[in-house]
Amino acid sequence: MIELIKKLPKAELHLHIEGSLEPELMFRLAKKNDVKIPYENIEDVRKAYNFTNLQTFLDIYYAGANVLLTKDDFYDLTWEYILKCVEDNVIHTEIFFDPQTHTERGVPFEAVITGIKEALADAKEKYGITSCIIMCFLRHLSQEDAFETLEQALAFKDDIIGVGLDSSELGNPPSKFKEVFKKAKEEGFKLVAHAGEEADFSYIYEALDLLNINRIDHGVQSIKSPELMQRLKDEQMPLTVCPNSNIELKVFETYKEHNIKELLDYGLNISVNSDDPAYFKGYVNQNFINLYENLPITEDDVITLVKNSFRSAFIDDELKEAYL
Ligand code: ES4
Ligand code: ZN
Repeated sequence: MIELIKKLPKAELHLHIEGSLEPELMFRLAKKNDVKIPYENIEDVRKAYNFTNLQTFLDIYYAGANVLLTKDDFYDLTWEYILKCVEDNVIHTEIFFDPQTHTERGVPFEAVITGIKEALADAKEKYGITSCIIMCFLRHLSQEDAFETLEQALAFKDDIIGVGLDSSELGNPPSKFKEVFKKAKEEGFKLVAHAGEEADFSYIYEALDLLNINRIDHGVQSIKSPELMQRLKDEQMPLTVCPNSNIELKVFETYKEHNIKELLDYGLNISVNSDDPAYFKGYVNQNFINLYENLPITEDDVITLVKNSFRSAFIDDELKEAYL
């Protein structure tokens, strides 16, 4: 099984590039840019990565992102992730970035997107890895802030395939961003949103009915509503599930309690993704291996999960055919 997991060509649809910042690069950039980080050494960092919920993670994740200042920093960050893709045989990846985390600190939008984009162009050239970029709005900030970010993104429209919604879910429902998602759709962006990660399934209904999203990020709380499960199945709405993340953030107490097998067996369009792999103990292959070691996941399940990720990717039909 582990051989199969490693050798299958995979796609990743839910990866925050800031969440792929490994402690080693964090230290190197902190030193180079003269940015203070609250750790003495790598061991200190690993100790701090002990989360009790989404917010305790986000506080540490945003502090880590402070070391990213220049276009080259974003290039290096993205390139290191690409090397992990090579290792894990990820041949297509759709990368989230959080522009507001950086523009708030005075880093130009252009430096962020250009650094990411140039690394992805080199990934295509050197390894044949295809990719797209999805810009996420931080939901703890206002819709007005999101509108400003969308405005800035329009200059880079050709480089950004879609918009998403991430950060602190509880108390920041999709309805808060109804108008900005409408505008993004009119501008031709694909739409995704984190929904039903920590918050209940009503957030998934809102994301579907008010934001008109094309994919749900996480969505594991849908299991609490039989009616929603039926709808997600009928529509074959993609759910980008991130098992390690859910365990590290205590959405499920233990791996054995994760519901991915139930969601898959019900017939939902589920894929496996790494979310913030530098913080959640592993990249895509490690997520699959953990599933296999803790749940009754079969080889056919692994193949279905991998096929679902290509099926749900924002790529044209020709490339999709080639990958499937
Ligand atoms: C995130 Cl796991 C998760 N949930 C919501 N927002 C995020 N941003 C980065 N990782
Ligand atoms: Zn996420």
